[in-house]
Amino acid sequence: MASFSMNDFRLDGKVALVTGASDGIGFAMACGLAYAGAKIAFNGRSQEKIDDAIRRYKDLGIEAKGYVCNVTDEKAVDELVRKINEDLGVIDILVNNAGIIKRIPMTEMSVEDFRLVVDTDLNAPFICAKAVIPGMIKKGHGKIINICSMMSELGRETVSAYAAAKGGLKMLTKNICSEYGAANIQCNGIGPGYIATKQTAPLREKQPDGSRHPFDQFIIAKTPAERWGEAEDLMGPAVFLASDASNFVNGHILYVDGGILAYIGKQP
Ligand code: NAP
Ligand code: GCO
Repeated sequence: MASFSMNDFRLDGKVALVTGASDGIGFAMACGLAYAGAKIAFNGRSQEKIDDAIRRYKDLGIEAKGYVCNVTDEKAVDELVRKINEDLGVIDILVNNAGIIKRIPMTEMSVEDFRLVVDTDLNAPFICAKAVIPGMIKKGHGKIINICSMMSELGRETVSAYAAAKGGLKMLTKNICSEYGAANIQCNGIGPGYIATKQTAPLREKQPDGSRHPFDQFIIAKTPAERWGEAEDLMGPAVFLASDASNFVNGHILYVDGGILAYIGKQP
């Protein structure tokens, strides 16, 4: 029988790139990977946010290397991977976390806005995966974790571009699994539920009378855990999917949603 030990959850000596990890879910997952032993590289569009993030990582005892890179720009991503290879070594773990959302009724959404969301949330994960897979093949192993969404499974008003992109990202995940599983590359998704970050702040804003936002109340009623998720809730799932403990898990979307997808919702 294959041997198993808790060391299988360790990431010592591994190089991880977490895109868009200046803040939010990406920042938390990068911390989790670092606590498990990985060397962390991250990127974003703003040098100021990267510099601030490097300070916050350092305050947590993490020496993260930050790079300005727009993930929708293939040349910039290829240069990012080259620099990380030089600075830290060949990338073992890619977390495609960078993402945006635009909440606009579909018939009012411009094609430019639709394209920007799909470019960032679907095309960019393709670009980043394409850039790191050759190095993973040479190393004989690799882990790719795509940050999907409830909207990989469900739709709702105003998020047509985001749902289309995250639905596509679920299938890109399954396809990378299918195409590169034989190279010992595992590609899985994490589907966070509703997580309290800047991205969802508009959905949690207090009403003028101090009451909870209607959407906030809706999510609480739809979540068996009766709470919003925290970015920290994603740390353990990310470590698991980045580690040898998940070497036979491939093409799977791990929903970290407090049970929303399993639940019809509390009777009003
Ligand atoms: P967030 O706080 O807005 O973080 C998104 C990050 O992506 C930012 O740090 C941003 O950094 C970066 N980014 C955006 N566009 C980029 C680009 N073109 N190139 C490089 N970096 C870019 O959002 P979050 O809530 O942490 O979300 C992180 C991921 O989880 C996203 O993919 C999101 O769709 C997904 N997600 C979120 C939730 C939730 O409830 N919060 C649930 C499910 C899935 P810069 O602005 O510095 O570039
Ligand atoms: C929204 C939210 C969601 C979350 C997340 C849920 O407007 O419905 O932003 O899309 O961000 O993707 O999993």
